[in-house]
Amino acid sequence: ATEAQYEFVKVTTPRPGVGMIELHRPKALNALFTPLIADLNRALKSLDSSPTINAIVLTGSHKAFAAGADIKEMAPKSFADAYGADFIESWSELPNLIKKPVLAAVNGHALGGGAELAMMADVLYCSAGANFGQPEIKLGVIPGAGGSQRLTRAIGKSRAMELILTGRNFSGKEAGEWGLAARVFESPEECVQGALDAAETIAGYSRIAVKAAKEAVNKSQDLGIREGVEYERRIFHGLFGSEDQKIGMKAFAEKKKPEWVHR
Ligand code: CO8
Repeated sequence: ATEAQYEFVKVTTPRPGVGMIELHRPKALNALFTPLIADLNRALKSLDSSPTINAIVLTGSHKAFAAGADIKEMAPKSFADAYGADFIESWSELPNLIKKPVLAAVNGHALGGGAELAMMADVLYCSAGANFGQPEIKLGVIPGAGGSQRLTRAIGKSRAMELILTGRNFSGKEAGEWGLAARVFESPEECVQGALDAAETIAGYSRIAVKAAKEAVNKSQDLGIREGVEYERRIFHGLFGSEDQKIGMKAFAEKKKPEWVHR
């Protein structure tokens, strides 16, 4: 898909093997409304199925990753509207549908659904000044796209409970200290470059090994330790059937750079 096909996201290929999606609804601080989510899902699926892309960076502007679900769009909904149409279900496709690694580079506001979208990514990077929060309680609701579950797993119950009950925001610096962010950068520019660097590194590995690694780590979120370790071992065993296992290990022995078959 080319950029011209999207209205609310920009899709580029800034590095070899790396696709970047920038949320682009500047007038509303990238508030997540239905047409933006439709563009985002379409862009993600298109990059996920592209034979030349191996890793995806998801970012917003320096001012806002996303300031939440669109409050004006949500306000008039009834229970029947929300429940009947499975409101948000289609907005949460990222972790289940996308098999390639997604790295979020979070700058500016990441509030409500914006924070939840960032937490759906496989790796979360942010700048120290990023502004995270789950302010839904102030609107008379609660997080609806995984915030109560993913934030709690990432930073622990007491902290997540405090943040979700008070609606207070927290900084990118805090996100790093608590382990919600894998890395924290001084500036938005460095954050995006850092995410692109990591994505380019990942894109240089065997596509099969990268897919297996993501799948195995994600299983840790659903399975107990014993089933999780067994699951990992089965996938590990399976990789001995891939050409890239032979190529990678032979290249090490010969002190050469591996030339992967699956790239
Ligand atoms: N929805 C709709 N419009 C928004 C939103 C939003 N979430 N956030 C900002 N905007 C709009 C503003 O209305 C304003 O538009 P206009 O110029 O037409 O008045 C424009 O963006 C610029 O915003 P501000 O003038 O308010 O900019 P400030 O720099 O003064 O303030 C803030 C920035 C602090 C981010 C402020 O805009 C704000 O508090 N926004 C709302 C944040 C919020 O409460 N977010 C949570 C929403 S609830 C939610 O996300 C539920 C999750 C459900 C699941 C979602 C799945 C993906």
